[in-house]
Amino acid sequence: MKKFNVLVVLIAVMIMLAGCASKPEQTETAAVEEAAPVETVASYTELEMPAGEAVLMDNFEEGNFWYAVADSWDQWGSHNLSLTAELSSSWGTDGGTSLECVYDIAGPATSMQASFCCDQPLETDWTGAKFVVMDINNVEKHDVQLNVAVQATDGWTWTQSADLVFPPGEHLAVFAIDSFAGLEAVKRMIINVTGENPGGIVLIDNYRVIY
Ligand SMILES: [Ca+2]
Repeated sequence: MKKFNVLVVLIAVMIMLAGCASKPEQTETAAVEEAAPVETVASYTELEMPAGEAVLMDNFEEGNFWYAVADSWDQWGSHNLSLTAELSSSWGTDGGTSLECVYDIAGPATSMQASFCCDQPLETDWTGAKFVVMDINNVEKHDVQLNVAVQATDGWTWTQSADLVFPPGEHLAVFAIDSFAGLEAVKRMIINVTGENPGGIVLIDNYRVIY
């Protein structure tokens, strides 16, 4: 009987050890699956800098004049998905600092809009402006969809550009704004992350208006 008991205990210990040993293997398998690369745009043609006079509006080297809407517009409509707008020294194209825009996950039932605003544009008379251009760094593994908007005149009239989609990496963003209303009295500059996405970060630098 004693030998039998020892055998039972030995078998029980072996089963426990086998159970313990198998767990890390499962974890490793899961980690590999999660790390699988996200598919991105197969080919992307970089946008060209438009001709015209460029006026620098912000290179994010002289302080932060931007903010994330977050929940501050909830009383007027669906929840905005911007989280924070802070200066970052991790990347820059005009000086070493850029604007780090952090946006929340955007599912199909959300506003699918994360807005980052500046209420103190360096120039407020944009009469004749044709484009907003900026350098962007999409640090995520997924595409980011952006547009720009301005609110103008005492009526705070909102006009926004077409959406552009950028794959991961550094790009020149060029938004046509020649049909915008009230460019003689710009009150607020806005960068919007739009469409469904899993949330993330996009860095912005060298925000210019082209006339
Ligand atoms: Ca900069």
